[in-house]
Amino acid sequence: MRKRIMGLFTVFAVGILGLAGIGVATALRATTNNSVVDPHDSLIPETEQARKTADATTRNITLVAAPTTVLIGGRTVSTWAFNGQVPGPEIRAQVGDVVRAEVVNDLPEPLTVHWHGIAIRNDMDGVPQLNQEAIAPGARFVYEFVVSHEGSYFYHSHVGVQLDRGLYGPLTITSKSTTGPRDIPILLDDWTDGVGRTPDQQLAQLQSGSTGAGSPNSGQTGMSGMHHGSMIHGGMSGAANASQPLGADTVDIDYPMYLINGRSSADPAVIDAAPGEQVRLRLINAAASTPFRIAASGGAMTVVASDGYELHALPAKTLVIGMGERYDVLVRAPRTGSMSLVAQVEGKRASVSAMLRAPKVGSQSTMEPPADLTQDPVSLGDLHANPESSLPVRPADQTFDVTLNGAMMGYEWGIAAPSVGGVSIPVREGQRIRMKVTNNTMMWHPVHLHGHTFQVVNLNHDGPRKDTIAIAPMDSITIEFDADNPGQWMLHCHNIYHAESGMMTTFNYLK
Ligand SMILES: [Cu+2]
Repeated sequence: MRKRIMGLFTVFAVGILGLAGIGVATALRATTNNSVVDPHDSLIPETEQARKTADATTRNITLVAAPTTVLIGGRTVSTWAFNGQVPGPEIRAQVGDVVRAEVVNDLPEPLTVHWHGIAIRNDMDGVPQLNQEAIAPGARFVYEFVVSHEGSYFYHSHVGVQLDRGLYGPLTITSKSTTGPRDIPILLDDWTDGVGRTPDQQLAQLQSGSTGAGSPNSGQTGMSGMHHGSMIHGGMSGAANASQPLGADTVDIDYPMYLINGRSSADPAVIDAAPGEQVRLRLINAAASTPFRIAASGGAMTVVASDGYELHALPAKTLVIGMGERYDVLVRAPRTGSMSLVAQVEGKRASVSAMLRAPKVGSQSTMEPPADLTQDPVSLGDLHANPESSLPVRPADQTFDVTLNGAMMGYEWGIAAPSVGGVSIPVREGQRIRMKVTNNTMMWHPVHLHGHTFQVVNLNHDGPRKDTIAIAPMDSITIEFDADNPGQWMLHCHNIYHAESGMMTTFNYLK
């Protein structure tokens, strides 16, 4: 009872600040305020027309979402996936191309597909109720949009906790003049569906506040949803530092399995490479709830891009990647033998590996020394956008303060965002927007902005361009972006269980 009262109080308190803290439907209902640019506004196709080039090629793909079975580590696992595979098929296109994806929904639930990180036309962004009606079971929908920036992206379901099934896949946009090394998408995932609880059971378990009895497949699987309170009882012991950039409280859920490209360490993903070949790994964290620390055996990675935008090349021993984030890294395959790419659950022991393997030369087969995950990871302040990736310097036209909140008890999360005349974070086309996002909780959150790529500006004038940013407990980040893509857009935590428990809001273009 006490918990219930506390929960209601929290919802009420953050509600005053402009947050629909409970009920995802409330948070996502498209604004009917007629001063807002809705997905049917003529500005949407006009903006899209300006992205089109005369020689655009259309890339056609059909994605059939359906219940299926996949083989993971020798086990047959029931799940939902696109085209019967996990990850779904890679979509590859060049800058300026039109992607035309026909999505067939053979699931027992409604579905939408979100094209994560793409500056997409608003009516194709795939957020149910906000951008489109969800695709009903048995129905189909054609997503068609221009891709105007190269980089590493992915697509995934944006309904409920469906992302935590197999409903995701890589989306790679290359420049027409690409001459760099071969590139390989590396999708990281946390896995429970068909092995432990379903994602819906997991959400219910977290929201019930129970610590859970654990998965039949993992002695340590349990939930820790009770202790993510506000600062009131927090203390600073869980604070972030150089060796634990996300703080001490990194995950809500210990999963029975972790995957790279749909494979567990028991039967790892293998990437064949020529001896000594340099490859570009497109690291994509498609997990619902798990950050990973990445290391490669036998040498440094070179980080060259964040969320699709080029960086000053930076050698790195380890790198932490939150849910929804992407980093491109260069690694060199060994002359003989193999090297391992290890993704360890940040702050935990569990990990998953993939193998980069050169064909054997003669009878020699050397194994690189194991990857060292104890080194401090690259910090946000180490990353600098290339000049051509940076936003031009100009003063902000509007500044917004956004706060991430958690209830003291129970599993309730929220975003408090300024609202003017009933419109959450109102912006106008052409404006430079500055946003300070403060994390008022004792857990880190990966915050994702739809339809735009911001620049992190509070550490360096040339911080990385990103669309998803990890914000440590009790920390704040300042970002800037240009309002150049009219519509109604989401701003939310990419921990899908936090989002579904209220940590989502919208920002909206005024006419
Ligand atoms: Cu979160």
